[in-house]
Amino acid sequence: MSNRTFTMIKPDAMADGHAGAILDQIIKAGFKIVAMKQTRLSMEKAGEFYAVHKERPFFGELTEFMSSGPIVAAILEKENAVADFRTLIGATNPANAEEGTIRKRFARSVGENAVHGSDSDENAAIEGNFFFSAFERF
Ligand code: 3AN
Repeated sequence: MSNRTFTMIKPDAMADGHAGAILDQIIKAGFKIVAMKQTRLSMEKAGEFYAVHKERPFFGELTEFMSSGPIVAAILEKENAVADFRTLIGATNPANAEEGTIRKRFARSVGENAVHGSDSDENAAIEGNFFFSAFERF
C-alpha cells in the first residue's frame, strides 16, 4: 500500500473560483502536499493523460474540457492515500456523491467534476511522474 496519490483541480472548479476551498478541504482531511503546480494541458497532453479512456464515447469531450483552462496538479501524501482521497472526492457523478464530498460541493456534472483522484497506487505513481520531476517534490 502506497501513501501517495495524485490529484488535479479541473478547469470547471478553477473557473468557478473553488481552488482555495478545495485545497483547504484536502489539507484539513490530513493530506500533505508533496508537489503542486498550476498549468494547462494541451489537447494532446490531455489525451495522453487519459489514454485509458480513448475508446470511451466521452473521450473527445473529456480532452477538450481538460484542456479548456488552467488546472492545479498535485501529489498528496497520507496513510492509505489513494482510497482515502477517493472517499474525500466522492462518486464520479456529483449527483451520486455523498454529502460533504468535494464533488458534491463543487462539481458541475459527471464530465466537469471538479477534481481528479488516482484510482490505484500504480496510476498514482504514473500520473505524478507525468507532471512532476524529482526536483519538484518536497
Ligand atoms: P473518476 O474520475 O471518478 O475516476 P473515471 O475514471 O470513470 O472516473 O472517468 C474519468 C473522467 O472522465 C471523469 N473524471 C470525468 O471527467 C470523465 N467522465 C467519466 N464518465 C463520463 C461521462 N459519462 N460523461 C462525460 N465524462 C465522463
